[in-house]
Amino acid sequence: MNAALPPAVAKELPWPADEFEARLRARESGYHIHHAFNRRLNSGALAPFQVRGWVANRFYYQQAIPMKDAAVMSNCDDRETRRRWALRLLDHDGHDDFEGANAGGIEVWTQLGLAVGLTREDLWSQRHVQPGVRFAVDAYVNFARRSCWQEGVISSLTEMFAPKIHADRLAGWPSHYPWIDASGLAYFRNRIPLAQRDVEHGLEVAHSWCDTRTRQDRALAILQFKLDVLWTMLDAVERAYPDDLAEELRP
Ligand code: AHQ
Repeated sequence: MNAALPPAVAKELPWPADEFEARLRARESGYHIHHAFNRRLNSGALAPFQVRGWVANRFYYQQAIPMKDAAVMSNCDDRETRRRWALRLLDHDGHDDFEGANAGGIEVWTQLGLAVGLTREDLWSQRHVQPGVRFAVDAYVNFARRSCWQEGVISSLTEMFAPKIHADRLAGWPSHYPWIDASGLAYFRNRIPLAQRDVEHGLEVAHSWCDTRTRQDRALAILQFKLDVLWTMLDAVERAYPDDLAEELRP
C-alpha cells in the first residue's frame, strides 16, 4: 500500500506486477488438485469404474477446449495473439495427417479412455457425462464466447497449477492402477510442456491487460470462476460414482 497517498486513492492503484501474479497464484488453494475426489484418484483409492467415470466425464471438458479456444480467437482482433492462440486448437484437434504425434489431445485422451476400459463410443457418445459436468463445461465455453478475448485468455490461467496435477498422475497411477496400460498416461506427459507454454502467454496477456486495480480484481474473479468450473466437475463426478454404486450402473 502506498502510504504517501490518501487510502481512498491508494487502494485504487494497481498492484505491482509481481504482487498481482502472486495473488493469482495464491488461488492455487482452490484448485481441483485439492478436491477429495482428486485426492482419492491420485492416491489409488478409487475402483476401476470410478476412474472410468472420471475419464469419460473429463472427455467432455477436453473436447470442449478447442471450441472455447475458437471462441477466444473469434473475439480477438490481434493477429499476433491469434497466431499464438491457434497452436492451442492444433494441440487438441491435431494437424497435418492427424496420426501419431499429430493426432491431437482429444485423440490422446481417447487412448486414455481405451486404456481404462472404456470404448471410443463410451467417450464420443457422451453417454456418461453428468449434468453438473456438462453445465460447468458449457459455462466455460459460453464465458469465452461472450467475454473480450483478454478475459477469455485469463480464464485459462488455472493451468498455472496443472503441471503438478499431471505429475502426480504420472508418479502415482502406474503403481496405484497397474491395470491401466502405461501408454494411456501419454496425455498427462504431453500436456506438461504445453501447459507451461500456454501459461507464459496467458500471464503476458494478464499483465498487459490488467493495468488498473479494477481489471486486476476482475482477473482474480475470472480465475475463481474457472476454478469453480473445475471443482464443480469433480463434485458431479464424485456424486455420480459412489463406492457403493450398484454394479449394473457402473461404467
Ligand atoms: O488437459 C487440460 C487442458 O488441455 C487445459 C486447457 C486449459 C484451458 O484452456 O482452460 N486448461 C486445461 C486443463 C487441462 N487439464 C486439467 C487436468 O486437471 O488435467 C487442468 C486444466 C486446467 O488447469 O485448466
